[in-house]
Amino acid sequence: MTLTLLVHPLASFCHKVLIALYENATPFEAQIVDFADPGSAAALLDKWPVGKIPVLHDGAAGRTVPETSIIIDYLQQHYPGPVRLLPEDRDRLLQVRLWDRFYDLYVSVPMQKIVTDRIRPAGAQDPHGVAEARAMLDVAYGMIEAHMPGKAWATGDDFTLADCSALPGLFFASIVHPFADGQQQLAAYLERLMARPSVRRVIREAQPYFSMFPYREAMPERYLESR
Ligand SMILES: N[C@@H](CCC(=O)N[C@@H](CS)C(=O)NCC(=O)O)C(=O)O
Repeated sequence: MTLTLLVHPLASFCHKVLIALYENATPFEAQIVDFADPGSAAALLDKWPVGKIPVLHDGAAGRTVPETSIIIDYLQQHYPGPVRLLPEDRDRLLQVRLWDRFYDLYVSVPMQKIVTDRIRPAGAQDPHGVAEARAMLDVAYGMIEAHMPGKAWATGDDFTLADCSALPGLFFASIVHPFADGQQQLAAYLERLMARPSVRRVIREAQPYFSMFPYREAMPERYLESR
């Protein structure tokens, strides 16, 4: 197998790249990273010293590709499939890149802050940082609600990189910081994402690990149903 993805089935940024791979039925081998296993963690650090997953290794090209947006761009350049996740048109591409950054930085990152604060050692919690993260999610939710009318996907009619980014952030954020009742565009967009076959597969593969999620008790029952 040419492509190997260092990955964990519960990790939200891994979901972003898995969705892209499943959208195009790109063959790859998943190598699960276990941060609790020093050997597994060392193998990741050897490839990408910042220690973040996912990381793609292309055996045929002898290249290691980190960072989710770069990985998806690399896949499109070197292993294209029927679903074009980065549009050719430069202006449309700018919109896709903008909303990719938006979902990573202003939805996924604050969501991660709320989640990881819960598993910090006793006395090391950061309530101020968590309050800032919740305030950022409120801003981001409001922006998505205003942006989505008339759009099926993050930037229009086509499913793109920006949707790959949106799903994991919104999925976990909706658990740790629920949408407001009136945010129907936002809720409907998450439902459309959840119905996508690539996303159903990612969630199905994550389900055996949901017991490890620090906010497991807040997870809606329907997220636990077979998909
Ligand atoms: N900017 C990175 C973020 C990746 C990231 O935060 N990955 C998380 C998993 S969802 C991780 O590796 N966390 C492990 C850690 O921080 O120790 C990307 O887009 O690839």
